[in-house]
Amino acid sequence: MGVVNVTPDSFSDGGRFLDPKAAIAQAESLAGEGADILDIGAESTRPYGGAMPVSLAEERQRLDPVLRPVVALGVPVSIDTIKAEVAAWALEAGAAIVNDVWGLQRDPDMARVVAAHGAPIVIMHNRDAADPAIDIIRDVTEFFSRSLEIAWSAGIHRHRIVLDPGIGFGKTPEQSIACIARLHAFAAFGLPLLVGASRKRFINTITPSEPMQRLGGSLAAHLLAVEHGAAIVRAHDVAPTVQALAVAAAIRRAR
Ligand code: HH2
Repeated sequence: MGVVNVTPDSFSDGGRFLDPKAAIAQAESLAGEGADILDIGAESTRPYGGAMPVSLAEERQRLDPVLRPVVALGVPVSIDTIKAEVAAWALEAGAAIVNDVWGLQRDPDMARVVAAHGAPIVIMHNRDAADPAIDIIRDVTEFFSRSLEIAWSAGIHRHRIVLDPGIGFGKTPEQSIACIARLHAFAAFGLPLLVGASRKRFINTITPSEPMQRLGGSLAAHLLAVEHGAAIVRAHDVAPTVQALAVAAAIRRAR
């Protein structure tokens, strides 16, 4: 899954793709590099806090010139939003997947919209604040159970659900690392798992580095995430990720 941020304030590339032409060109590059899904977001989720909340109108306005041209590239598009209205509009404009970083637990209308469109949904774990004292694997598991209740009550089919532990969201760096190390704990749900470790801050705590200097750490995290059962990884740097995953897969096959 390649990341296209149409935002002024994303933590690693804020402002680079706010111009619609730059965003479309970025989506085209990522598709050419082998992204199987393009994830478009117009509101920074700022995993570490400090995001500027975006109004519905502003989010729509940022997406409006970008979404249809990106859909036209022919790669399935996921819409990274926590607003049901944005999700509904994007699905009508051709987006294929909803990526909700609050796992159907923020906007009470999100599950209905997803069910009505028969769309696949990425349910991501989140918390308002990190708490180093909690058992994060248990917290994520309980969150997923609540989200799945909401999904099933709304009539979302289980074949259309992907679970994501939300690396960096309401977690200490150690808890983010634990979520990748113990990813198999979430396999019990029997659903595909997504991991988005790209450029995230836990990498900085291991090897101090600015977001744009975290490619090596992102690749290491994604390779191990796949080794531990991830079906999808969410990456800003698609070409190196595709190469790393292909080499790892070839070595695994030859074992
Ligand atoms: N991470 C970010 C945003 N959306 N969605 C899922 N499912 N999983 C993630 O780990 C995830 C996500 C944060 O990264 P980015 O989009 O680069 O930053 P920002 O939210 O600041 O735009």
